[in-house]
Amino acid sequence: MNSTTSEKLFSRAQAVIPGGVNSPVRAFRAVGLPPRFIVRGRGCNVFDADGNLYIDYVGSWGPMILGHAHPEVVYALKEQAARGASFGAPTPLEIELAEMICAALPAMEMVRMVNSGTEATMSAIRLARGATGRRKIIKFAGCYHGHVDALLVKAGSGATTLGVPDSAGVPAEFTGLTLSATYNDLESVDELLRREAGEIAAIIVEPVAGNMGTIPPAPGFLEGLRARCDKHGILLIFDEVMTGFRVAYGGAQVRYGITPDLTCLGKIIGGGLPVGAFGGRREIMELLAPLGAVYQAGTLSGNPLAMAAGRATLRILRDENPYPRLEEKTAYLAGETDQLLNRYGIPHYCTRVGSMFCTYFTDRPVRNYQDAQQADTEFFARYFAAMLSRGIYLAPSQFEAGFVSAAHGDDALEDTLTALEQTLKNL
Ligand code: KE4
Repeated sequence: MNSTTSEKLFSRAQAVIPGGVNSPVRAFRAVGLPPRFIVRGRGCNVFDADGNLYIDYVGSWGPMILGHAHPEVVYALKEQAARGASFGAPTPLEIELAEMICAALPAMEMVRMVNSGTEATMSAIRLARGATGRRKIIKFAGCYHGHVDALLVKAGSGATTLGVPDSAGVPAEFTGLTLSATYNDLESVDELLRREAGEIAAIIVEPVAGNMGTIPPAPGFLEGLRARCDKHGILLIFDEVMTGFRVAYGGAQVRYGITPDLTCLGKIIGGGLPVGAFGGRREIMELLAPLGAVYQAGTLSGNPLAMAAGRATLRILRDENPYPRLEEKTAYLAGETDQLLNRYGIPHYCTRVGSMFCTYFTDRPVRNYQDAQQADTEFFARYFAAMLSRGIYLAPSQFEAGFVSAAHGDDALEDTLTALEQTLKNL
């Protein structure tokens, strides 16, 4: 597979963009390859600058649940673009998308649009602190909530000491109020609550962990967080930037029947355009400016193009309900993958929730960050390269989720499994 043009573009990009990319994971550093520069997408396929066609399981890291260039989404964008891209004024579109989101998520009485998942979680944390008058936050090792200073905490640090920064440029004071617990481990939460329950404003969690592969919540985990938050007057924040409208129409809170106090959204609700949102109970949300004392703002928040693409996307998800078929297709893909890896004697652990999935190359179950870290990332890199060379575009990291879209047809799944078998025969 020729990647000459991508490699030339990568060299050019690195002259003017740090690492040649606008988001680190795209640089393929975890798999030791030059990234492919993608020029077009259609349905479940993307095409790179050398004209190579791939079956895409990244889907822009989640937003493209309908596949690329869905005709109705493209039409909605063209229509809105012809009327103007941005006004910095309220528009009817924002109301419509807000109403659709609130109708889909029982916990959400009000919602504020922002421009990224990072903005959504940053704002939700500020709002939780403003609402409770408390300062500390609990997060979970391996959960990623965007590049918010306060949430870039070294895994495992908060349980023993106060949060230690996991990035240069973040002063210890900025993470010192963030405590880190272990995903799927309520005892690790209780250990923190025993010491500082009265100081905790919020617990923020990915209800399905999608940033250390894909890790489902253990039975009782989310329920346990809800009960602890109720007991201690702590706000429960579901970061559903990835799971929102992915694992169900609404998200994990609908799939698992747990009601958070605040929810963060992104990705799918913008249909591929820059977007984020956060929302929850009215009495909390009305603490936000201009009504209340918690300030939050954004020039392009509720941007008409993002609203138009998001509305078109949610309308299709609501009215055509692709979720049962997404469940079937992803279960088939994951099941066949599991069988092939067994047949070739490759240690692995497959996980799936709805249409997000992960294949860990490890001989043990993966329930938290520490388990995920045991995976064989060197083998993953070889597996990734072999699959890419056969036209299968997987997430370029062992610690990312894969996504099946409504546009992945049976042929695409069969082609993927054929490529997998050829890969396993030759690895
Ligand atoms: P953004 O700021 O990247 O829009 O959203 C941050 C974010 C927040 N919460 C969750 C649960 C997320 O998964 C994300 C972003 N996800 C990553 C993929 N693992 C985005 C890919 C990237 O960083 O380039």
